[in-house]
Amino acid sequence: MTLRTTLRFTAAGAALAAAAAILPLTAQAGAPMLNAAVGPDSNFKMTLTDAKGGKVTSLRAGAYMIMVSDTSAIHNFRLSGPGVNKDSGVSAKGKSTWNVTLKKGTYKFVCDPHAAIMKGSFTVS
Ligand SMILES: [Cu+2]
Repeated sequence: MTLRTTLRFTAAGAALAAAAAILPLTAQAGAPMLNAAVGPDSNFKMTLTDAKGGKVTSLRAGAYMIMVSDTSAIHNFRLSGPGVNKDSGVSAKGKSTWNVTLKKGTYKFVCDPHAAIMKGSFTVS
């Protein structure tokens, strides 16, 4: 490989790397936002709502940005389904953002210690 082809190859690689770094950000910017909440404190409440505040029951497959608000040290918010298994942590409290790609199927959310009563699900088509 000559110096010229090496440089060209490196430049192409750098361009690809730059594109790869930018693409996920672009995808996230257009991703619909959802709100996941659990708590507060000993309140046995768990919700997953869309940007308008409506309960999530069905979604289109694709990328979503989930704003998670865990305001309890005895509950967690776990979302699981095809390709996704996210957990806010039982003892942990705080806000986090999950960038997820939802695929066709059924997703469930649950508070692990109280799975019998704190749960929900939605379908993705
Ligand atoms: Cu709980």
